[in-house]
Amino acid sequence: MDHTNVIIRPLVTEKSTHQQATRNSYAFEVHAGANKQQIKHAVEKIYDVKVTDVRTMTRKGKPRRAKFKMTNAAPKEDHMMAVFKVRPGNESMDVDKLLAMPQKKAGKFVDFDDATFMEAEPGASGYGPINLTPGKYIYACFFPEGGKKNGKPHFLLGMSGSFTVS
Ligand SMILES: [Cu+2]
Repeated sequence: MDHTNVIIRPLVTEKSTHQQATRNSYAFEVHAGANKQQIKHAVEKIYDVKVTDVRTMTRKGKPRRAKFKMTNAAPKEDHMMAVFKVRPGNESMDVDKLLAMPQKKAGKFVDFDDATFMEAEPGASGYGPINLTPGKYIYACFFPEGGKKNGKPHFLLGMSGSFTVS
């Protein structure tokens, strides 16, 4: 690994600024594959300093905030789409089977608490913000066919699917 690829950028946080002032310690975001020797070498080369100690830690990535847009292109039917995450370990479960379960049971396998819902009348768009962390997500329309109370939810008519965030 070339030393110019090891260091990604200096990290400026309240903690790193404090440590810089009090302990002569500097923080950098580094390439995930770099070892301490490479980091030491790279910092010495780039900043022309002598490095006495390297400590590394893995920072957990912030969830990415995303916004879904659902456009209803149907001539007359409303849609209500939900997007929710599959709980880790249940990724191989069949989406149709999960959707057919009573909500309480399905809640063991998917996370409804963090779900987002989008509603749109024909020709309109609905928006749903969601925190995306790596994993599998299911989307499904819960609107009943014909808008009738006892109408089949659209997901039973094929309005569902899944995607994976990596
Ligand atoms: Cu629908």
